[in-house]
Amino acid sequence: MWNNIECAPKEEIEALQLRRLKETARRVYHLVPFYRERFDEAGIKPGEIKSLEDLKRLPFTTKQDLRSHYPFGLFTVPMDQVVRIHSSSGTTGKPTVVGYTRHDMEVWKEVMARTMSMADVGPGDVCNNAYGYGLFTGGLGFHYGAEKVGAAVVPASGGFTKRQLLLMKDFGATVLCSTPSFALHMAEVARDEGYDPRSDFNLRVGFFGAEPASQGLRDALSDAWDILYIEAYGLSEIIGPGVAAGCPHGNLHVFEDHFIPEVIDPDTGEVLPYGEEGELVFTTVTKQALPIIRYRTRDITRLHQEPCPCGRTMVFMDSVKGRSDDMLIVNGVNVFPSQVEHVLTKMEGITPNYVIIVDKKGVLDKLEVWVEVDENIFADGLGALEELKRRLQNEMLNELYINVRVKLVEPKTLERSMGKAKRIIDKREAEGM
Ligand code: DLL
Repeated sequence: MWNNIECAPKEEIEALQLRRLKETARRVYHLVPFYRERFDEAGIKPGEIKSLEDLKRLPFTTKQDLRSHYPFGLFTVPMDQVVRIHSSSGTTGKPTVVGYTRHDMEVWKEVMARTMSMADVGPGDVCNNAYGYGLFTGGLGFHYGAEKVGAAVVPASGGFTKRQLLLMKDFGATVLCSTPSFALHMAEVARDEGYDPRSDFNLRVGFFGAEPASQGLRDALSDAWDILYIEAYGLSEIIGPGVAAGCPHGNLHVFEDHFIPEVIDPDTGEVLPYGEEGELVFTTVTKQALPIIRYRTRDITRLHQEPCPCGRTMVFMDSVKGRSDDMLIVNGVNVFPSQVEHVLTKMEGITPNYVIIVDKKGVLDKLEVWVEVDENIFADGLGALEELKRRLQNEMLNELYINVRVKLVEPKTLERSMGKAKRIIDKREAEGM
């Protein structure tokens, strides 16, 4: 464990959170007109925060609020104290901009060191960092984390897969940091290049995140590389990666001395009890440049506070099921891409490379899943392909309660991602515009 605070008694963590929450509320109220207006509308003054229960009286912040104050309107420090700026491009509108002071960078390194310590990464480890370097927080976040714990970091970034594999092998990399989809692609290319990903590399652990991955995909990845799968979760608006990390028991602990999590009902905004599914909301309590109050992540998950065998007392969350804005509503039924993926990864004869296409046929929505088959299945003839397709369609109906048309496509024909995978093509949106 990197820091003893991770297993501190609940009361100690809560006392720390309350003190820091009060400071953060005061800070944003006095320094940012937007927050002052929102607090006033909600009828609460920072001085009225007496317990953590009062958090729910504070107003929410959304991505739209960040965009409306583009680029630096919600910063609480003058620009001469900002030492780093990152930005994420959304699908629509202006990019989201986030800033860090020197102190914020220290917090980020600290939570990334905790992340790497989930698998005891440290001096002697060689860390192949395949997260994209640049405005995306993945590359630099893991870079600083690996350095902080004393590992040697190889700033490979995304892409250049063959060269990356060569370096990974020759440098004896023990740690891989990557999106799950890119790691899967790397395993595939490794096999094409004549390597056995399970035995020709020195890898022992992978830190995977930045996009949802079903349990099936997680198992497939740890099996493909023969490594321990550690999940990393985070978002740029809060700090980047390092908001939560999976322990060896698979529980995704939130570093709640820095980021207070809540789960709310996305429709009513009401806070839900532990164990109930809803939208994840974070309040940062140590950030200086861009503290953020009750940020609505759009990520759907549940929080848990049961004791964890790893000894950490910090609450943990389920792996994110999907983003509420990724949720497809197909003829009234809610479907997350991760549910489709779950079905696919349970089946023999196919690979987890897929894309979901939603379209309209008359008044009805129609869902199609294109999935790449395994090379070996061709040997079994056409009958085998037909049978596979039928079984897949049945499984989808059983698990998702909707009719899905499955199209089996040849191996390696769907586009590969070097970063976050794009799994959905919604043709209904294009028509509506
Ligand atoms: O993706 C930060 C990150 C980098 C996390 C590397 C982990 C590893 P953004 O680009 O701002 O930041 O995207 C944040 O990605 O709201 C989730 O929807 C999604 N996401 C991040 N981690 C996970 C995860 C980085 N473990 C958005 N599982 C978040 C599912 C994830 N979704």
